[in-house]
Amino acid sequence: MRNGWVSALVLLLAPLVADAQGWRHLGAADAVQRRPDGVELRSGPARVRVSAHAEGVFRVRMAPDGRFDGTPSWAVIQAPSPPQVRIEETPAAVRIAAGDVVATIERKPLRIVFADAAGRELLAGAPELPMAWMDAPHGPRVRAWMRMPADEHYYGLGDKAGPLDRRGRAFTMWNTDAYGWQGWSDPLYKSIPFFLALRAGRAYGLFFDNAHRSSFDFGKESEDCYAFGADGGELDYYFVAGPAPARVLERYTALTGRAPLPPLWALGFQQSRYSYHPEAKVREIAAQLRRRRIPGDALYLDIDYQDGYAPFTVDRKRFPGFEGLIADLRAQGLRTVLITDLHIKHAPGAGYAPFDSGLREDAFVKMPDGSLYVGPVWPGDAVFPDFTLGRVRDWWGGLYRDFAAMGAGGYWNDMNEPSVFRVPGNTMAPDAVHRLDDGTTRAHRAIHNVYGMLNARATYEGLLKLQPQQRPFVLTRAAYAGAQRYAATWTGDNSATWHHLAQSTPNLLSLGLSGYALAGDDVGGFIGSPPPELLTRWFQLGAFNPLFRNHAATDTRPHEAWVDGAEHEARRREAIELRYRLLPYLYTAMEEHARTGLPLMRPVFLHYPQAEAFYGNDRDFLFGADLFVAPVVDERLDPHPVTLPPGRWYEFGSSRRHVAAKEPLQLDPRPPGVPLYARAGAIVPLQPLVQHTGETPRGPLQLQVYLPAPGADDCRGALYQDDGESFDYRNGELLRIAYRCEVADGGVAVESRIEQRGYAPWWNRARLTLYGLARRPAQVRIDGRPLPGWRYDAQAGAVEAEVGEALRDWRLELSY
Ligand code: NBV
Repeated sequence: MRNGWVSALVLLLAPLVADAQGWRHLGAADAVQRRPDGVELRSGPARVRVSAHAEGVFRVRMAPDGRFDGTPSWAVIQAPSPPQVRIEETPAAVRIAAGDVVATIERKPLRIVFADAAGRELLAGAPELPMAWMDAPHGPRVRAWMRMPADEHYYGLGDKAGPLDRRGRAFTMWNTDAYGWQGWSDPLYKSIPFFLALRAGRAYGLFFDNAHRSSFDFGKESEDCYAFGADGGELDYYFVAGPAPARVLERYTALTGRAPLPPLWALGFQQSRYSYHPEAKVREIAAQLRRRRIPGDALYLDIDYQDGYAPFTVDRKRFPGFEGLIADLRAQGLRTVLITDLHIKHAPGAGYAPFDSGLREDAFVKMPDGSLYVGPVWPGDAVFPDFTLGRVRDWWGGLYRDFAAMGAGGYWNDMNEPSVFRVPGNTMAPDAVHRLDDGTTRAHRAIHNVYGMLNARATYEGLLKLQPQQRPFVLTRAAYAGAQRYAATWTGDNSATWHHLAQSTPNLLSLGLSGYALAGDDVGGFIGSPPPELLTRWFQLGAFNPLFRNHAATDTRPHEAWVDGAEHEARRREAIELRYRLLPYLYTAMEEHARTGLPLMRPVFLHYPQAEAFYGNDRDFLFGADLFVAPVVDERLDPHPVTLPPGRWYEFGSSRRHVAAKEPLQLDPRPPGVPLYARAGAIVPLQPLVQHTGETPRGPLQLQVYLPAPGADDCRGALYQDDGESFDYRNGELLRIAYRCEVADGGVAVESRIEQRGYAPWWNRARLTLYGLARRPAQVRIDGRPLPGWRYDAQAGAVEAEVGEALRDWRLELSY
């Protein structure tokens, strides 16, 4: 417990003291040694290293016994590239300045304070008791305490349950099969020990890189400090400077990697169920989608397609024509995504190839006595690949050979926390032994939280080898920081309740803020049967999630779009259609994500950090930079209040414009669709409707131009396109266009500038709709010449104009 008495004692007895709980607090720094990138300090038996890692990023490590652990990070892929470091020493402190960040290390007690170049304090160790360790049976536990300003807010940690702002709560990181999780459940499936702190518009990030069971406490234990720590390993954290929240994310994703550009089809609508079988049922679902003209790009096969639930087998009674099914679905524009869980059936002498080859390759995790670790899961007794070994990941990747040859579209790695049935803790034995490539071993407890990510990595890298021309699609349930490099993810077994619908957005926003943008939840809720209106609202929200997948558990009523009659079907179809029409915008945003780490779903404060009204808004979000979604996620019949982000916003697809005000807009109760707004100044690219992403859109590219106020300089849009499935974009086979507009009293100009033209898209013409024109323009010109065929719709306050040869630089001018 932190109290004044202990603090006073620490000061008296420094350098080291144990408190009543057994924490041995770091005392004074006894010695300082300079290093090229920072300093190393000794304090009693412990050593602390503070080093500049990259521009705006510092790393702090504390080894209680003075020995820094050699385990390479599973998360960090950025090699140290510090800016120039300046070190100054005074009797009281050591100061390290690197780029825009200054780390001051006070000597007594050893405490680190990060500030910006102007001296503004950002992150400070708690006064007197900033770092400690505690002896424990499996090596020391470590913990750090930081000052917690009363007005600081905390976001991230992956998809934790409850509100987006983590302040006032405590969390555990221990990947857990959390079937039926609720708003108070913790831990969940993933461990992403990164958070973003935001205070009066300024942000920093903190990444605690430790794969043991760890914990974060944002003010449950104390009102003035937050704390984080782990049951083993080093205290090893990164301070990530902003001050813009977007900059923090950019730096954090440079550190732990960004998601590669997904195949375009993965952004389409995906239909799943536990489980569609037999074959005829799968064909029927595909036929329904197409007959009812519900766009869709993927169908999932859950565990029942397998023979006795043994991964990488097919139940030939249920699926006699498995290969033909995959091919037929593909011909209809539907990819088949196959579940491939990591628990390999323990089947000695049964001719089950994954077990036999794994045994031959010595690929499975063992117990300390050298016996195989065996635990029951779906196939009965199962063994588990030792994914910490590169050669085992290679072997695992090779298991996909047959499915890849059959043309399966993607793979689903479920149960990879790992989930084990009927054992204490529902996971692998904590003392099971994992081997590392450097010849050392780790107990399961030390790497538990990275195990699922290494499963996804093995799948992703294996597919890259099998199909080097194809962007892999992998879906993982468990993850650690950095897993975004390998797989998309979802929030696990949610429930068909309004509460879970409302929880979806904070979860996905939080994943995005944790570097994990390609994520979704089970639309409709996995557990239970959603009433029709709930299911419709879920489709409407899911259409704005990066991953849009409808999924349900075995014993629930059907969840497909058509199951509740024509009216609901129409509203659900409309939501899916809007998603497909927005694909050019969506794909452009995904490419931005792959390049900068900015997620697709963004809390408003990511772009408007000063807008404190949004610090606690768990319902609304930005979809890319320019669209604002204010979904209906409750059952109430009251008016639907919408607080707009700063500036002016248009109702999507119209000239009705609102200025953000203190008072929310009160929309009619129960708007039938999703309240959606576009930023004044946005240029949004859309496409004609298709039934799947493989279908070539017929008609021109559409550009919606939401005109800003005269003189505004933030009117812009972008378009990124490529073939949507290969890596040719890495060789420049891509199209990148920047759009701009200017509004002056005498007229309006819209400009297209091709930045890169290495890919020929499906369109040549562009149809523009300019919203927000109160008067009919006198003329419309393209590159100085009169443009034929434009029209002004007085009622809509909009001009429609078509540019015939639009795949080039052009300038359209409206004048009065
Ligand atoms: O493979 C079956 C399910 C799957 O549908 C679900 O999405 C996963 O989260 N899986 C869990 C295993 C068992 C769930 C009861």
